[in-house]
Amino acid sequence: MQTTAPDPRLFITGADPSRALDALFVNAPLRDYTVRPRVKDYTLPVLGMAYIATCAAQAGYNVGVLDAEAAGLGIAETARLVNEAAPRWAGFNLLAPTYEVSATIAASLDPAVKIMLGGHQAKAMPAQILADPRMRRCEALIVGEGEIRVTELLGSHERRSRLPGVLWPGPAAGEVAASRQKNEGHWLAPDINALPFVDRAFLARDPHPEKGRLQASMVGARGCPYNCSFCGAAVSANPDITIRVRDPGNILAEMDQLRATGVTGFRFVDDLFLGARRVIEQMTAAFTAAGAGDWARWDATGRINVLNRLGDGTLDLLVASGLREVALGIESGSQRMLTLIDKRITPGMARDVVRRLTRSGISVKGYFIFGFPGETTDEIDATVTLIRDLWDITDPLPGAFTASAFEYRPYPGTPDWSRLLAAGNYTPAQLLNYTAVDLTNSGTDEAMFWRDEFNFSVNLPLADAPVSYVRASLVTIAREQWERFRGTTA
Ligand code: B12
Ligand code: SF4
Repeated sequence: MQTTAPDPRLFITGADPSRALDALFVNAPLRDYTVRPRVKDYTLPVLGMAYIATCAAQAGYNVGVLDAEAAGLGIAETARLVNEAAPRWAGFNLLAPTYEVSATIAASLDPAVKIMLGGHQAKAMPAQILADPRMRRCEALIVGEGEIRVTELLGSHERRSRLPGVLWPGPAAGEVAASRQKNEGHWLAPDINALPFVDRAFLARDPHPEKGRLQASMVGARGCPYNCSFCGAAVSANPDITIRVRDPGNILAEMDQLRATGVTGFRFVDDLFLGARRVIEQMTAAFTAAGAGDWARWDATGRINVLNRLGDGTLDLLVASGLREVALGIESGSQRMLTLIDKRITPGMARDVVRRLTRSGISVKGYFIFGFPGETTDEIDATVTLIRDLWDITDPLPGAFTASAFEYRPYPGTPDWSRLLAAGNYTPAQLLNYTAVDLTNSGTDEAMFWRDEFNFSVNLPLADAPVSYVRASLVTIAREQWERFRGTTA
C-alpha cells in the first residue's frame, strides 16, 4: 500500500513548471494501483498524447503528460496530482477498459479544470459518455486524431463549434451538441509527414534500455485496413481514420535525430506497420539505401498473410535493413475461430511464416486470444498446441518465438460488439464491466508477472469453454514459456 504523497512534478512530463499549465493529458491507470501495486515497471509510452502535446507546445502552449498507468498510480492519487497541477484543461485518452477509472478521476477534478476527451472509447460511445453525469463538465469530446483540433481548442474553447468531429453535452440532460463544420482532410487526418517528431520530454520512459540498446518507440502508420472482429483498430470501428503510412525518408529522419541521443533500437508500436507488400518493399529499399542496418535494430507489427507472400530474398533484405522482431496476431490454432474472427490466415500459414522468419534470424512475438465467443475447450487446446509447435519449430533456429496470450474481452465499435449485442444475451453495461484478474497469486507467482496489467475480463461465459478453462490455459502457456526462457521474456 502506497502512503506517501508524491510530488506532481515527478509524474508530469514535458511541462514547464514555472508557467501556468494550459493542458495536462492524462492516461488513466488500468486499475487502482494503490489497492494492488503494479508488478512490472515498464509499459509502452503514450505516443498519441505525446504527439498532441508536441503540436500544442510547438504552438506555444505549456502542456504536460501524466501517464498514471506507467507510473502505477492510484485513482485518487491521479486526481490529486491533476488538481495540484491546476491545468486549464485536462485531456483524457479513453480506452474501453480505462473508461470507468477515467470518469472517476474526471468527476474528482476541480470545477475550474475544463475536460477534454479523446481516444478509442470516446469515438465508440460518444453519446453515452456525454450522458454520464461524471462527464457532464466535458467541454469537448474529439473524435479521432487530436493533434490539430486540440491545439485549436487550447486557443479558445469557443472554437469547438467550428471544428469537425467535436461533441459536447447539450443544454438538456442526455442531449449532445456538435459542431456543424464539415471535415476537411487536415483536421481529422493531419499530414503525418508534416507533423513534428514526438518530443520525448513528454514520455517518462522513452527512450529506455532494452535488449542491450537504448530504444525508442515510433509510430510508422495510422489505421489498419483489416477488420478482425475483436479488434479496436479494425477498419469498420474507425471510420474517421484515413489509413496512411509515413514516407520512409520521414521515418529515417526521426531515427537519425534519435540516434544523435544514443538511440539505436526502435519499436514501431502501431497496429500494422508491415501490413502491405508495397510498404515492406519501400521501407526495405529506403532503410537499406540509408545503411540503417549497420547501426539500427527495429521491431514492428506485421501480418501473416502478407509476409507469407514474400520471397526469402525480401526476408533477407528486411534482416539487412535492421529488422529484429515482428509482432504477429496469430490469435488461434483453430481454423473455425480464425474464419469467425476474419483473420484471413490459417494455422499452417502461421507455422510457415514463423518458421521462415526465425530461420532468417527475425524473432517473432505471437499474440493469441483465449476464450473467443463460442470457443470450445478443443479449440482452446488447438491454440495451446499451435503455440507449443511454434516453440518447437523455432528452438533450433536463429530467431526466437515468444507467445503473448490474452483473455478475450469485447470492445465497443468492433464487429464482435455488434454480434454480441445482436445475440441479445448481454447488455452493453455487462459487456463493459472489465475487472482486473489476478493470475499472479497476489504478486507471488513470478511466471505470471510480465502480462499482469493485461489480465482483465468481463467475467461472462462468452466462450463455450468455462472461464476457468480459459484462464487455466493462459496460465499453462505463461508458465511453460517462463520455464523455456528462464524468465528472459519478462
Ligand atoms: C501502443 C498501444 C498501447 C500502449 C500505449 C497506450 C496508450 N495509452 O497510448 C500500451 C501497451 C500501454 C497499451 C495499453 C493498453 N491498450 Co493499447 N494500444 C496500443 C496501440 C497498438 C497503438 C497506440 C498508438 O500509439 N497509436 C498511435 C497514436 C498516434 O494514436 P492514438 O494513441 O490512438 O492517439 C491518437 C487519437 O486516439 C487521439 N487521442 C489519443 N489520446 C487523446 C486524448 C485527448 C484528450 C484527445 C482529444 C485525443 C486523443 O489523438 C491521438 C493522436 O492522433 C493501439 C492500437 C491502435 N490502433 O491505436 C492499442 C489500443 C489503443 N489499445 C487498446 C487497449 C484495450 C489497451 C489496454 C486497455 C489493454 C489492452 N491492451 O488490452 C491498455 C490501456 C492501458 C493504458 N491506460 O494505457 C485497444 C483500445 C480498444 C478500445 N476500444 O478501447 C487498442 C485499439 C488495441 C486494439 N487493437 O484493440 N496500448
Ligand atoms: S488485429 Fe491487427 S490486422 Fe486485425 S484489425 Fe487489428 S490491427 Fe488490423
